[in-house]
Amino acid sequence: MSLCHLVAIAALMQAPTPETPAQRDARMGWWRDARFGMFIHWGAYAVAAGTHKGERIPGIGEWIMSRAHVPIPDYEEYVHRFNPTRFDADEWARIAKDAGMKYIIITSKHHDGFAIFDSKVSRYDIVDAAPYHRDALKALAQAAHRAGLRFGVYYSIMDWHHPDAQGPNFPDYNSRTYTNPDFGRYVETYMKPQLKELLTQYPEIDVLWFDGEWIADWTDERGRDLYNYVRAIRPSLLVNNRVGHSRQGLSGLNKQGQVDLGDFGTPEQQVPPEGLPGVDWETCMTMNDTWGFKSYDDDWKDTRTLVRTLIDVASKGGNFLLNVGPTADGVIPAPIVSRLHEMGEWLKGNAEAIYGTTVSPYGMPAWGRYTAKQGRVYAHVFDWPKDGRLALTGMKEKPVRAYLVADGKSLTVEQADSGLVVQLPRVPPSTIASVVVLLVP
Ligand code: FHN
Repeated sequence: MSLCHLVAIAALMQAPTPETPAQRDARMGWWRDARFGMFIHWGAYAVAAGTHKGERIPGIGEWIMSRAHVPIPDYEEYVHRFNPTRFDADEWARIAKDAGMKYIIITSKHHDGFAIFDSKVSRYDIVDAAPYHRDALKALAQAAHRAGLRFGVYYSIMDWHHPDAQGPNFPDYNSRTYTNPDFGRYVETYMKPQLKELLTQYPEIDVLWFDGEWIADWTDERGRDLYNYVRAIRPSLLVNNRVGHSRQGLSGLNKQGQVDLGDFGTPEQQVPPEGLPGVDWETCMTMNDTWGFKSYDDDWKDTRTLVRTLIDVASKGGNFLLNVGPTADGVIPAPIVSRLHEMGEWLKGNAEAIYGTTVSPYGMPAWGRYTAKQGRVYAHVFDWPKDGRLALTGMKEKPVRAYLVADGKSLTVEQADSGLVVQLPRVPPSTIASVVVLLVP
């Protein structure tokens, strides 16, 4: 029997038990209800904070090793200086919770190869290679659970530090054509064992969020094997589609607009133009122009834009994974904290119109967005009509009752020639988005 046959049989033996649609729905349930999560990009690149050897390096901060062509020994100096003495896991969980986020996904290992958990597979981690000597990932996993949040980890398949992966390709770590004849050894003796550590020693992990899968050495076969491997260890796990090789760039889906391998698609820095029926997906997005901390990136999106993006995502049936890039000493920057707090304020008043909702039944009205759940449609009004008459675009049957979430007072709905119209008060309750509840038969 050939080696290929043996690998195929081993993969089949590891495959998780096939699921019925109902079992899959049950596994995806908490995630579909959650709608809003925190993404955290945090590692040694935060020490550089966008500047290498006195020069500001353009582009996203966590890519500084590649963008500035930093040799491995020089980059290790950043690791040796990564000492987040102000890191307070409970405070980070509190900030996420206060924002109305339901889960946290943090980079366990980004493309630079440095792990922020205590790995026995490698000494290139926060406990052995950095002066901090403590397992930050474990602290955050436990704090997230104390706060009632779900928890997951990002893991980069690409590794610029490992000799069997992209390490030897310095200075062009991110070449799409480079292959390493020993890549299989990296997968079997490094990546899989690290993932096994994560899945066996961190019981809080519910999501594995892969990335860096575009390298020439990664294939769908390897992806299928890896998907089966991690789900065999933890059957309840959710895995993003970057475990496979078919993502079409930042659209986060394959050529057919589907997830393919994995459990959900991953549009990046963009929201799909319309709802994607039957597809689970999650838009990840930065609040400024970088994922990892850059000391001089102040290009912050405002709170209104962020809340409206969350609504847009929910109205199209997706989740919103909003990124924060903490500093090297362990602090989430103030402009992030204030925006997240304001998002949380809006969400406190309008929770029912976001959590547990599904895709809009009536597409996208010109004045805002719809979300829906059993017996209810929520009209999120961005542009409050000057004459107070809101056209319920797309709605055919008169709602049993209409009222603003803000005060619960009934509103009049009439059948005009142009369609159903709800009469609103003169002043909108929110300048971000005011929500009208429509009870439907
Ligand atoms: O290269 C990464 C990038 O640094 C960041 O982690 C984002 C988040 O989705 N993903 C990659 C590019 O697709």
